[in-house]
Amino acid sequence: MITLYQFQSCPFCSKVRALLAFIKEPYEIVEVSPFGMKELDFTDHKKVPVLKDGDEVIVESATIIEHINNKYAKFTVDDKTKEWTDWIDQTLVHYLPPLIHPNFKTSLRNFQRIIKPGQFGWLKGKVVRFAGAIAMPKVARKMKDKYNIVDAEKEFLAAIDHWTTEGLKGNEFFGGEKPNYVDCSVFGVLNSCHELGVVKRAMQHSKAFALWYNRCHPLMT
Ligand SMILES: N[C@@H](CCC(=O)N[C@@H](CS)C(=O)NCC(=O)O)C(=O)O
Repeated sequence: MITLYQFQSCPFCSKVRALLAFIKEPYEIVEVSPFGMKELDFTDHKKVPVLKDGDEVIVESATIIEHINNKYAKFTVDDKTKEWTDWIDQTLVHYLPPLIHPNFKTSLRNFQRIIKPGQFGWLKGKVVRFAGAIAMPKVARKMKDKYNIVDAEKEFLAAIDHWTTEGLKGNEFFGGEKPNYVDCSVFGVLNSCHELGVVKRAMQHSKAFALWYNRCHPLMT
């Protein structure tokens, strides 16, 4: 049995969920508490996602995807798929914190949407929201400095164009007529923040992106 230890809103976890949904592999979810992550006491790795597959514990989303692909999905892996999975983890994902948490006010509003009713008690929910809205804009600023992001929205939309022109190249999916795990990973990362206006902005910007995203949605959720 596969168990995914995750945060629902984490793009790296969403990437794994999209692949598992696409290949229709059953799995259980354990939502990890951001307070101490006690659900991960069985491993020293204190980041999500973590996957348990029987007795195996796999950490780091790229390794988890590789494990799922080798054991279950069996998509072809070549230099091109490797190049794009690196682009997802090393470029695309870095635009999300600056877009979602540019300042305290926007971050607070977005945390309201990220935290589901009943996910935490009333007081804990408020603490998570406020603590998150204080911490995440700092993370976003660090990310901008580290990855030389000047205008997050402009550069994100350029990344979306890169995906459609160089990745999809006029095909229905990166994988051609059918999606492969690169489609699942791009979709998963972006679907993690579909409620926060990021996907809507990308869809308004690019018709090719909107068509691809809408094609993926029923297959990967
Ligand atoms: N390189 C890791 C990144 C995972 C990651 O940064 N996860 C975040 C959530 S989006 C996390 O667990 N943060 C908790 C922490 O750093 O304390 C992967 O691909 O799995």
